[in-house]
Amino acid sequence: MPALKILVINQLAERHLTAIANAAPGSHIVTAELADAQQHVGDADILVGWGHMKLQPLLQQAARLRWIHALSAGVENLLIPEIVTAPILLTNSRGIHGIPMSEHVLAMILAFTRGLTVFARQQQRKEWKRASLEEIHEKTIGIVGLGSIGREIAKRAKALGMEVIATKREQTAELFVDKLYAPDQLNQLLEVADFVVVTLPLTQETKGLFNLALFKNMKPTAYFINVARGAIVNEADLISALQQGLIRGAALDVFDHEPLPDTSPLWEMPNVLITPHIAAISPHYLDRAIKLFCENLIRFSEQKELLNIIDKQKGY
Ligand code: OXD
Repeated sequence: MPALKILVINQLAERHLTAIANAAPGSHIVTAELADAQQHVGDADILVGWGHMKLQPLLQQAARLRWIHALSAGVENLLIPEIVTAPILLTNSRGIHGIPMSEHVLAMILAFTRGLTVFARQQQRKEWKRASLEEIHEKTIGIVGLGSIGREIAKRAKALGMEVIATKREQTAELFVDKLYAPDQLNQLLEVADFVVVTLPLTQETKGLFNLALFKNMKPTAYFINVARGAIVNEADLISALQQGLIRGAALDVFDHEPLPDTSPLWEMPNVLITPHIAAISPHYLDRAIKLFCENLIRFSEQKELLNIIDKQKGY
């Protein structure tokens, strides 16, 4: 195979460049910012970027491009006609998010049950005031869309004595899940879960899935946690559910519009915990992402089937 040109739209450390060079000896690796990528894309065989990037302007000139790899799990902005209809392989980095994201979800749950959301605000006022607190032991966590992230959440939740239930398309044998529901049984999960955690991909099917009708099916004492994509939730309905007391609180890492506009009522709600789309952040993120890319690069060079191929019709 002739030498490959790999354009990476991200800065990489020396160890990452070395790993890529070892995986595809003789390849020409270029790193660039999105704004400067145009000048390098013309003869690139492989493009490595992020699922939120708007690559459309680059693609007109990318005559040789055969493969786009997303360093993220989400590929929502890459499912554009120029990619969907072209014979370009699209892969993502699913499988590397489980550790940081499950730790983040647990932090969110414990922040509510151990009153950290309340005490952090009191600390700013130097206020010494006790509050009634809860345990998560024997509480039910409902994971909506069990995949590799959900599985890590399930494992940790089980270790803390929780009852774990989940929805999943295929009914697989799961080590840490007590009960698995089909996607069309979501309401059964919502009726019993004390914590509803969304880990679904954003697709045409999941867009706006969580609406007022679903929030009405949750327990009024339950917390809603979204670490997937903001557009899976009808944000106005979530706000209304919180205002009406249909649910007890929400921990949100993702939003319909990011950054969350400062006019959003979510900012002011005492029972809402907001993090700025960072659930997957970890000092090990890029090491894991590049390791996965390198595995795929070897497969690509050997003309083997790639890992994590996105079904462009399904969107994940
Ligand atoms: C991702 C994310 O898609 O962290 O990888 O949101």
